[in-house]
Amino acid sequence: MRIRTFLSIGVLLLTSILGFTQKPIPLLPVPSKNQLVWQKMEYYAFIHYSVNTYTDMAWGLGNEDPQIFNPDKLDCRQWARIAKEAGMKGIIFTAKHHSGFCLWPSKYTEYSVKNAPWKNGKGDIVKELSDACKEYGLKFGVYLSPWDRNHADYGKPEYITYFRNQLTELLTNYGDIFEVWFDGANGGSGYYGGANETRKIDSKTYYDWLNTYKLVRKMQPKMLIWNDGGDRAYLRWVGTESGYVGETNWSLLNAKGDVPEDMLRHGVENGNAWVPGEVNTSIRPEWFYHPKEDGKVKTVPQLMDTYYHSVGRNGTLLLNFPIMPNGLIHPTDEKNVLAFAEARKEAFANNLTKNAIASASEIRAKNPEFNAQKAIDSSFETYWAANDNTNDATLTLRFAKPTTFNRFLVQEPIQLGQRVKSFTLEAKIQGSWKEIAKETTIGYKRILRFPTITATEIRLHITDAKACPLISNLEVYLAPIILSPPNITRNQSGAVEIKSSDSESEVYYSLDGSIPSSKSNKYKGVIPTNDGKINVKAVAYDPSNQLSSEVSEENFEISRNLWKVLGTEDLNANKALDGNDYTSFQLGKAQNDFIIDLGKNLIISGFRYLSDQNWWAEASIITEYQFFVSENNLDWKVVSDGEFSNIKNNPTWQVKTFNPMNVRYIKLKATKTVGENSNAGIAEIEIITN
Ligand code: FUL
Repeated sequence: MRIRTFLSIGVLLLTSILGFTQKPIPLLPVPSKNQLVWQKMEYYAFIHYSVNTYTDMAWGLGNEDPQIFNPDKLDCRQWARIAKEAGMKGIIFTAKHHSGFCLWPSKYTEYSVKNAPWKNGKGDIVKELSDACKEYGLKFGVYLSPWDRNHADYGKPEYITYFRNQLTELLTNYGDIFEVWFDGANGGSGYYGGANETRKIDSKTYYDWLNTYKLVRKMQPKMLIWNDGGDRAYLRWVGTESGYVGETNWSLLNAKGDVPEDMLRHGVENGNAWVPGEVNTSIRPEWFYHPKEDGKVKTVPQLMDTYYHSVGRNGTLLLNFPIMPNGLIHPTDEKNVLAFAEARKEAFANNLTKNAIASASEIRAKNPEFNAQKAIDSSFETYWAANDNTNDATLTLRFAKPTTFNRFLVQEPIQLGQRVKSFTLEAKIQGSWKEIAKETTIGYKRILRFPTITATEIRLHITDAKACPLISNLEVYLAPIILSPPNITRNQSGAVEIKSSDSESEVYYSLDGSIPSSKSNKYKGVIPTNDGKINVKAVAYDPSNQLSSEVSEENFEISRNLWKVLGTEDLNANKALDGNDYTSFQLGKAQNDFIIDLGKNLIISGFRYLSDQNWWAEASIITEYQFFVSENNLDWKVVSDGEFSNIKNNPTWQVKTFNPMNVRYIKLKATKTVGENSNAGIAEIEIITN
């Protein structure tokens, strides 16, 4: 016994002399202290507000009159309170968007709140918001658009001085700033002090970013710079505004060279600079407030997906709130973001690894400082480490009793670099090991979702790594099923598809008008129906607690399975019949009508039109139309014409009725669209039968 003890002490001494017990050597590049602090924020708010809030536009033109800026309820404390209650750690504010209008009284321009009626020109929103952030314990960041559609000098060297002066105001007068956003957009045209012309710049050279960076580093040494337009900054765009980063997500890029979209999405495995991804997305389709999007605020399941696809994939989440013309965040946005916070809290309430016993295929020099238990000691700073030269290792957790779960959270101590290239997760279910997931990178945080399992052990198998694997944290959770009303669609062949937002929920439906419950038909896949009209109702159901969602309901007209689009060879034409609101057929410029052979004679008394539901497709919305019918595809008769009133602001189903007619062919002609020179778009078209 004694000899063995001496021997082990000897081995320990020897290994420590040889350097084995030392901490793993950082794998370069590693994050800076500021980047590490930022990464741990995980989730923070974006706020979009400017003069174009009052013109219902995505981008201001730069000629908007400051007189339109007159909110009657503006309250930055409301914004900060919501962000805080939503679990966010900071707010980044559009101090100046592309319109050039400054929401603080900059002394370098007249185009600011100082010439607005709001507070008689004495207001300063940057100040009010930075104060509110301090009050609520939030960090504060600013968005200063490099593109300025108002400034006369935009495009000339003088503008760079103006830009830096404004930056200096923002970075010196409002306390600590954690992040600055330099958006790369430049659509060209603008007011530019009255010139009303197009000015494009060379984004690689015009802004002279490196000197701007030097300047800001002096003013705000802890601040991080986000820049998608110029020289490599400290944070990267992930190449999309839809709210996700790649499943493989390296926090690395190359310090020089182009960054194609694929690199933005996934980072670069052997990149030589630490440039982590920030997922920026809006709680509504667009960044600024548009009343027509009041019904399109992201729901809890959508926000949960966004969370798993950002924070759960080694990114941070920057979630935007558009401010309404009255100066407040809309109640639906508040309701949904707080429900999202609640859902996250519920999902991650009880870490089931707490009483587990951890073991590993190897522990760095058998040193307890790096033992397997460090991965579940609830500290991010301590970690399990394998020996140098290892790139394949396992970490096993044995639960005190069979444990039921559906989420797995894993973290690398990224202060020592991002290492893991690939891993699997296995679970011991009823005595045998089963692979649950096969994944690539981990990074600061990776969260996996999978169908609920009950296991006695789990094994994280790191199958490849750039240097010896290190794991700082492992957590396991049983997230409750999210019950929201399922989505019901009917495709062209007449089949009905029902989708619930949580794949683990059960779905029950009815076709006879009754309220569905767990005693109704269980949805097992697409439901073929006859061609007639149908009413479908559905609920999502959680068998573990017998709770149901609210009922969703759709009334479908007769199926479109015999329909043929005439007069075009373009296969996309069928998108107007596919039951998907987000795909559309764009009529060509020359051909502004859409002809359908109904396949047989029918008595019809109206039609329904749905425009493309994607916000960017607004120009293609048909505002004025003529609707024709024919028995022979030769002689056409107009049975309805006029406008789709308010369709731009509220692009929902448009219903038009007329006296019943027995017809075989129908034709929708677009006589006017939202965009003057745009193609007309049809997401869906249906007829109404008696
Ligand atoms: C984009 C801008 O053009 C949008 O208006 C918005 O500010 C978004 C965050 O970045 O590129």
